[in-house]
Amino acid sequence: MKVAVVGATGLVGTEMLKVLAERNFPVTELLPVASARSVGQEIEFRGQKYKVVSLDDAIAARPAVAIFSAGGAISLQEAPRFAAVGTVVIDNSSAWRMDPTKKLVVPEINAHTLTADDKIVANPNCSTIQLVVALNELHKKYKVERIVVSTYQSVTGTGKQAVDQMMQERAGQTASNPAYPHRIDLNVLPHIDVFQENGYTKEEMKMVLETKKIFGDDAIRLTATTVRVPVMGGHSEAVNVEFAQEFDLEDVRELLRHTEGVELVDDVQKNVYPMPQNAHGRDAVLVGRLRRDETQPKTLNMWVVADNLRKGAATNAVQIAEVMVKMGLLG
Ligand code: 2RA
Repeated sequence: MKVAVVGATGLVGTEMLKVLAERNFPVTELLPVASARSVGQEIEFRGQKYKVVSLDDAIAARPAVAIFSAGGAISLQEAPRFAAVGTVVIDNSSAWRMDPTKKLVVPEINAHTLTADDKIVANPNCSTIQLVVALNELHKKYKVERIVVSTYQSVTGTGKQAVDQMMQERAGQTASNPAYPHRIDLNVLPHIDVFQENGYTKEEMKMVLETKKIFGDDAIRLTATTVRVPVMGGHSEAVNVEFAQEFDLEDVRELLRHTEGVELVDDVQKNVYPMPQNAHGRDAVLVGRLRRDETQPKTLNMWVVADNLRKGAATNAVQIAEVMVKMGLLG
């Protein structure tokens, strides 16, 4: 199958290539796409060298699927051009997520909604994916009513420039090309993406809106504080979730042990709990620190950690492509 990866030289694009190779996706020809200045640059995929091509050349090649991680503006402009030649686009930007005509897919939750009409499929935001994967079976059994979530998001979520800034600061240097006006290292920044009129950031509103859409439940109330932390390896989230039904904590543990994509990591007597260093390079959503919220009934506290570049972006996108192949919608 001819596969284009748009944004192939970025942090997420590079991870997409890694995941495609690791999961042995049926790539017969790879079309790595990046900005004009990268055209001709060589990248390696499954031991073979490929030259980066332009968007126009990739569209002309009519790939079966194009997996995008190139920012919203490029997705808005270029995804329809790929779709027009019959390519299925799986887009990691926020461009199409809230479009009512586009599906927002986490395969473990709503892959069954995909049809042959879906030519542009949206990959949710990383901080949303790990949250809904962790809550999926609990929502089915106890019905989520309200979520209060604080995130501790890896600097890799911003991109290479921010990682470089953090490492330069850590080396005692002044960042040569800072991604943030404030120091990243030895600091936390309650500011991810741009501030909206209501005082929340776009990142926080993504969690609110995307969670409702993925669960198909507009009644879910969510409030978020998303924070950038000088950490590699993954995003962490402190989740307080109120259900419609009362629950038994042991039943919750059992449900999580049987939730697709989740790994229960919870034995505080042995200092066992999810941490980014244990999520890094893996696709599991790690869940721990389970405890009842003792201030009100039907409410659970949990700690959720996942590699934001993998299940939070690249792996989820490749899993969408895999499920579309299985459903006969791709290939
Ligand atoms: C972030 N979730 O972490 C956003 C986009 N990757 O910055």
